[in-house]
Amino acid sequence: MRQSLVVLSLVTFVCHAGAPLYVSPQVSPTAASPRRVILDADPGIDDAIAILLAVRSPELEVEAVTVVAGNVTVDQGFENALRVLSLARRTDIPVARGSERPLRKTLVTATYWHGPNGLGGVELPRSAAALDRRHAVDLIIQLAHEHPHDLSIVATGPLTNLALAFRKAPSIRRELSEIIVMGGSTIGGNATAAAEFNFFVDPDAAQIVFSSGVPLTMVGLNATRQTLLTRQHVRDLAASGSCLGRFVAKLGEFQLRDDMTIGTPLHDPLALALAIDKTLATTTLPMHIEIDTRSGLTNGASIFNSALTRERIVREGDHLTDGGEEPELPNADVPTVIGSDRFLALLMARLSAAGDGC
Ligand SMILES: [Ca+2]
Repeated sequence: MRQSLVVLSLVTFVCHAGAPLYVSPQVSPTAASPRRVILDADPGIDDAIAILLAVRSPELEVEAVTVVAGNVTVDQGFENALRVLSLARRTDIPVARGSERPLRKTLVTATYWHGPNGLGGVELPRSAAALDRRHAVDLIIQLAHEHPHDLSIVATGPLTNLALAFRKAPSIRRELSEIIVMGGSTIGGNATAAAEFNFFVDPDAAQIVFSSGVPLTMVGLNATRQTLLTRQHVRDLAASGSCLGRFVAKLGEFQLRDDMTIGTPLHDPLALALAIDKTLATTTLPMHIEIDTRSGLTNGASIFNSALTRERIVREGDHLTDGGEEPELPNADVPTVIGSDRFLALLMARLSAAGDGC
């Protein structure tokens, strides 16, 4: 937390009369064509902000939003995704309802943190979009087949939908370009002392995804806690000429309702931003990650090996001993240091730009 606050002081504020308050940093590299993505989410306040950042970012082509149970029930999350996209005037983006519950565990939601409706009690108008009756798992499979090696997934909820898609159509593991996962941690958890929320809700799904062979980026609490939306950001969004910005300000006000809270971590928006520009993470390390699926104190914990070696244990008479090291292959890139100033400048510029027409 201390590190987060130091980094925050570096946020680029530009305040000239008549000039925008926040200036979007140049993103790197500039792709010739937008990156094709699915957002698999459990909206949820920070999911909603991630969705809005995605649709305000020309670097991304959002093919679909697929919804999973997590922060709220899947029905509530589905409704929230529809309404948020409708607010952004992007009812052209398909929204598919997905898994109602984790693979094995009873669903745990997070309505204290996200409000009873998942959006901090903010009531958006209903979407006029036609209902898309495809299941999220089937839509993920369909889009992966349609765009082999040209489709990434930003997963900001429990990984149930993806695990089920891999079970149903294993070949898509070779077709997906990358999955950027908001989940896990190398610094302890937030749902429990050991486990981050998304992995805690469905550790079995997380383990399936992390053993899938798909290129993965794990955006864990160690990264997201370096990014805080502060009261000053909320005031600036509330005063912006963007109705999306004013909506995000209301979400921020809800999460900052406790006077003791200095800032709210931007978990899901950071994962989304790394799909726009990987260099927003200034240090990323390859690691081998496994998720503890056993019941007990460490259920849902992400067990990480950054050394990428392990000791070979061999028998020596009546006991075991170390028989030298053997390599452990990495299965994920793990951002460890975030350029929080650039990330927050990007987020604020895109959410506070006037003229969004809503
Ligand atoms: Ca989420």
